[in-house]
Amino acid sequence: MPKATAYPERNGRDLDPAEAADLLCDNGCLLVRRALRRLDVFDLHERAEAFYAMRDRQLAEGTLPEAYDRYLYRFGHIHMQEIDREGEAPGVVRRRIADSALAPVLDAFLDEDVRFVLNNSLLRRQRPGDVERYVPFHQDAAFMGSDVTVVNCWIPLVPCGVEAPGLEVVVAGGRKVLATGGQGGKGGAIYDAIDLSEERVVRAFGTETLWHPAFELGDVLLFTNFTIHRTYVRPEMAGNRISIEARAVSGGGLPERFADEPLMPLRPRKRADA
Ligand SMILES: O=C(O)CCC(=O)C(=O)O
Ligand SMILES: [Fe+2]
Repeated sequence: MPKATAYPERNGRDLDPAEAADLLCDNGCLLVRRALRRLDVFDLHERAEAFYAMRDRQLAEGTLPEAYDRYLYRFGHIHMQEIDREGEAPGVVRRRIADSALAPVLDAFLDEDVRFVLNNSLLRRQRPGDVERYVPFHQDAAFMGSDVTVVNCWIPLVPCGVEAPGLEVVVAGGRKVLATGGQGGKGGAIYDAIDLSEERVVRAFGTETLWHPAFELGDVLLFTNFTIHRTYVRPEMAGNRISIEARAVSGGGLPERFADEPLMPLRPRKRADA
């Protein structure tokens, strides 16, 4: 068993972007402690709770807009930009990331021109008991593709991994995509087509590569579309978790299928004539 210190983890306050990008590359993940200010995460959480409460009311009353993707809501998702407030600069999550130590790491890892894929930048709510929403082992490459590098900025809005469901990752680099589908992972039906069985993951990588950190407010886990991960949930957990999965790519050399994807630059571009 590697010691806890062997896991790829750094503090946001003394982060070397190039070293952090290397760690992310070599391990498929990097936990940045105190990457965001606690007050800012607290604010994101308040916004999220208010928005979920509004959608829950609509769901109960049967007025959840059809266009608004009941499908997404079934997974516990809302879109990242839905917690923006009128009159403020667009993309509150984007702004918090842009102002943090994460931004230079994303620049270094993705080679500049970092953009969020809006249709895949979501909030997710996990509540113990919502068993069908627990996500089994999978790689995001199964739906994001493997012809592109995607960084998931996974931001829990409450402490999690101990009393509320957290996230478990396989600490391993590389760009290998495992064949998927109906392998009987312990998750619910929603990921059935892309799940990887626990037995297969353990056989291939060993239990010592499995990591489910305890997340504090402000901690952010970066991982790629090749990283194997799942919801970490234990029977004794009683708390809810809302988290953000903000997926970033490099705008340079994107495959053709991204032509119509709404992308939000990490930093607004300065107009040449401004
Ligand atoms: O939050 C979870 O439980 C699963 C998250 C996940 O699969 C992702 O962010 O890609
Ligand atoms: Fe995922």
